[in-house]
Amino acid sequence: MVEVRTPSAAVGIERAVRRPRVMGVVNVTPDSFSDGGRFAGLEAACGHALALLDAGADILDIGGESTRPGAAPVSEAEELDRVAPVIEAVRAARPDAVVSIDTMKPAVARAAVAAGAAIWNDVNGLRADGALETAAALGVEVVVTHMVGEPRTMQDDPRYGDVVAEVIAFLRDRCRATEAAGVAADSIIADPGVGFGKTLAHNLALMAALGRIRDETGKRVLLGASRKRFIAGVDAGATDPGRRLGGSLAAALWGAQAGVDMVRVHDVAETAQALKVWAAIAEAGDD
Ligand code: HH2
Repeated sequence: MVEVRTPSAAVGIERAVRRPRVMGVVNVTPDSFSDGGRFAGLEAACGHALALLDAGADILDIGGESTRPGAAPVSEAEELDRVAPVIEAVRAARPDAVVSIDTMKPAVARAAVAAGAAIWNDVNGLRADGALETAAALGVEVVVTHMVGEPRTMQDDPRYGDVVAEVIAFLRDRCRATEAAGVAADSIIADPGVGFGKTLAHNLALMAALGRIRDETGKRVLLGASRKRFIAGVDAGATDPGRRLGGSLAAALWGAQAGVDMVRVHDVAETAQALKVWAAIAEAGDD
């Protein structure tokens, strides 16, 4: 969360409101679901990353392997070739930029941190061999996400008895294991994993329970809902991910109201503006 100070016209003083940090997505991939191939080369990816910082991103989430449903895995070498030069170039251009590496592979996380990343975002919840030990050794913030199975199969008929309770139990378990491996408790961020092995009803139930997820895991929460398929489940016209801005903003504002720490988004300028307006309204009503 970031403290926002906006002048309050009503009382002539500044008040502080906490808004989520905006994590801008940089997919250095040919096949990501919403922007696959657009930023695949070094120059395009770096230019996109710098533009996201200028648009108001607090963090850049750089990834070299698509996790869209049905995506094929990428080799470690290929993934490293994609992301490491981008991280180095971004950090050379903007030494203060906060970079997150979006990877399921410990070796990629290690190389990314050596190149300047400060957060390991693992949609696999640090379940790969050596992941917990690597996270502890790196000493960076980690995002632990709930996912059923792996990207290739996760949308094959996902079922839960009580999706919210099961996702919370999974996150608590992974957070405990992460702490037991030596990661500082306050360096762990929990993510319910919207779209990772969930139907429309599961996704909506989890987003409705963000406050409960935060309270029952005892962790800060990341919400990654931007341009995802659930939006087309609610608005049948939004089959093209590029036409899901309204739904993405609604989810980000919902997350802000629920007190999430971070929103992972593609449309950074629009989200940053929406959150500024949200914070200004929240601040005006806060006596
Ligand atoms: N979603 C995606 C990728 N990484 N990380 C976290 N922590 N939470 C998420 O919800 C999340 C994530 C999928 O989005 P995108 O990166 O745009 O697509 P792709 O995986 O196809 O590259």
